[in-house]
Amino acid sequence: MTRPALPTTDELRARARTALDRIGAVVPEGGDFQARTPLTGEDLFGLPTATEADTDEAITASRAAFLTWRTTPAPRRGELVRRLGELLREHKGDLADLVTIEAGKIRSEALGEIQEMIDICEFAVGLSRQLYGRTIASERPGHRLAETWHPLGVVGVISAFNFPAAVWSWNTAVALVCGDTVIWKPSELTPLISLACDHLLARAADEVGAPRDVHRLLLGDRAVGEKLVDDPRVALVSATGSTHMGREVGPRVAARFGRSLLELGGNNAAIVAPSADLDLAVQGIVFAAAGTAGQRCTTLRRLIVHRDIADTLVERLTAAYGKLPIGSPFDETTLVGPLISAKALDAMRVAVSRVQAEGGKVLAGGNRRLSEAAPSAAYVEPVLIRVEAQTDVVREETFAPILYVLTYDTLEEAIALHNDVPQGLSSSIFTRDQQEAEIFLSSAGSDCGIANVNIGTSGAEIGGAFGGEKDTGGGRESGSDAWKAYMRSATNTVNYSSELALAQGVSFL
Ligand code: UN1
Repeated sequence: MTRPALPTTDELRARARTALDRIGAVVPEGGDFQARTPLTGEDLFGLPTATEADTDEAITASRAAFLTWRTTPAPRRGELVRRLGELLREHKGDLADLVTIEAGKIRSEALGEIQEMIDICEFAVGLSRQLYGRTIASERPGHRLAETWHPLGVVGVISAFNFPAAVWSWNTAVALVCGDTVIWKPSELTPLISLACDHLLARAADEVGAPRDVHRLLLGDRAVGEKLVDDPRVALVSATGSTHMGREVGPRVAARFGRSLLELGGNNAAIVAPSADLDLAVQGIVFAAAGTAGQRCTTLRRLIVHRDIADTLVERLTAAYGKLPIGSPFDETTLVGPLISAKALDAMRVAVSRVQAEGGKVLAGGNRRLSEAAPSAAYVEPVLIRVEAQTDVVREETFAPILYVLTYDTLEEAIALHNDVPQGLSSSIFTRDQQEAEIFLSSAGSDCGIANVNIGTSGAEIGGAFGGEKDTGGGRESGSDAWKAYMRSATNTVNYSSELALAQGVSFL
């Protein structure tokens, strides 16, 4: 089937300009930092970057704003986030355009990313009236024992290209209602959507009368991130990206007794049991493995299939992979857009060759597409590979659409294989056997932060906490009580009697 042509870089530049203009964001042009698009792999605009002095000034301003913001009542702080949510709704289409242009997401997923931002704003507004502390029964007469939650300080947000706006909003919406101020260092690959988000938040701040410096954006490279990591005025560093990055950030922040919240790599698996509804499983697997061109931290990377159904399932997946429409993410029929860069394609090829050298069999996909139309872009068919064992390469996260298929005989063996990777983000089981599902969700089952039944590993909704264990970094963001990471608690003992009673029965004087 012939697919519609890719847009040209000029067309994409114009479309990005229109979106930014409608949003009202001013793009400070003329630096040597290039905004680029993976749709053609070419540059869009040059932008200036933050210097060390800019970063220092941003931290000073953010700290000053914090001193006001922390005493603003939380429900009033919620008004800022409510307004941000309204502006995101109003500009949803243009924001999604920027996500597509810079991150290569298909329209439906780009719109989904903006929806996820609106959802977290609504969640955070509700939270602004629910920052609950507990009252604890005191052992002493005439005493009240309570826990209170206070704003923490300046939060440094370091985000990745693949959710260039939603992950920022998870952190920012929650941090703001918690009374913190935010400095954002986005991925170097997605500066335009960051400028748009920063502009909308600044506008919301003006409209509700919040200090402008509750949020600062710093476009720049590693040096900006390093300053946020090392500066003791930054109370919390929330970093999303590779495990490699987290291994540097975590210890450096800890060395100054700062807090970090890490959301790192995943190597997510699904177990497909003999009783699984295969129609449902095929749909769930293909979205989780090939959606977002395999570039979600929750992407399905390993399939652990019961031997009795492996051939049938593999046949159905091979057929589905063969039909995946790959091309311009602006084309409504496309399901797989480009990889973020040629480097990502190289990493994918290296992983596939390593697995093949170990005896892995490619069942579908793996060919580069559109290399003539867009030589600098990286369009590729998602690849399905049958492997005999979980070797080192299978245990690594390759940020590309590769799905390794393994087989199992007993559930115990499947769970052991499932957990035998360094990462622990997301997981799922497809089964109609309730006992199997419950075992998978139990303490002896999946060791991940997210464990699902009859749904793939990706596409978590706002409300639940998001994050994972082991090399994934241990952080929890967005939903549930993840807000506590953005606040500090204080335990208060109040004596309203006239006696000085000491705890543990101690007597003195
Ligand atoms: C990420 O890939 O960094 O659960 C976040 C999901 C999305 C978020 C992914 N809601 O796939």
